[in-house]
Amino acid sequence: MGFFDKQPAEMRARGLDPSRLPPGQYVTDRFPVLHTGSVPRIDIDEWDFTVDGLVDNPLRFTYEDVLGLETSKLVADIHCVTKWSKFDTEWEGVPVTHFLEKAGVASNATHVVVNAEHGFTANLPMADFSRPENLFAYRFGSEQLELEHGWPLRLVVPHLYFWKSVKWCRGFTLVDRDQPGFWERNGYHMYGDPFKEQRYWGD
Ligand SMILES: Nc1nc2c(c(=O)[nH]1)N[C@H]1C(S)=C(S)[C@@H](COP(=O)(O)O)O[C@H]1N2
Ligand SMILES: [Mo]
Repeated sequence: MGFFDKQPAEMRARGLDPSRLPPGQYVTDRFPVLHTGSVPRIDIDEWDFTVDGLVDNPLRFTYEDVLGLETSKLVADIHCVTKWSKFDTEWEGVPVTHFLEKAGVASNATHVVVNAEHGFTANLPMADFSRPENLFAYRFGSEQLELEHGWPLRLVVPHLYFWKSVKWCRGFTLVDRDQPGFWERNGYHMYGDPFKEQRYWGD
């Protein structure tokens, strides 16, 4: 029996429901750090977060503004395309829907491009981006989110592979067609459902 075949038995032994683990994944208690390029330097006084594209009201927030917005919490399993899954991660931040309500979504907006430091981007359909549980998070567990995990603001969209959960976000742009982001141009799937194992182009 191979490593991945043993995962359900190990989960049952730990009292975890094996159906929570997508195919080809294993459970880790660690929190690996993964990204392209270097961890950005953040000057929080210069930092801003902008909402634009197909919205009624383009918006700009400072970090202080963000801390004053509505918050919510999310407990979720996360699944990285490199095959680790981590269960019951705890996030706190601003619901994606809160930004969308403030900005007003134009009727022709079908997708979003999430924008981050160093020009990193990721694409998502609006239906996935606007799910009520999704957050732009700035806290993890009971602590401020660590810089290497995406502080000041990190998207958390737990039902898709974790590369869609963009670290070091600087805003998002609503658009009327799907256009690949950074990893999607480099071989990753346009959608990325872990339970369908949509890891790479053609999956
Ligand atoms: N800005 C940015 N966000 C990113 C990435 C990146 O390269 N740059 N990589 C993604 C990938 S591939 C993964 S698996 C997760 C890893 O998040 P973690 O380092 O907090 O575990 O971040 C995602 N968000
Ligand atoms: Mo990843």
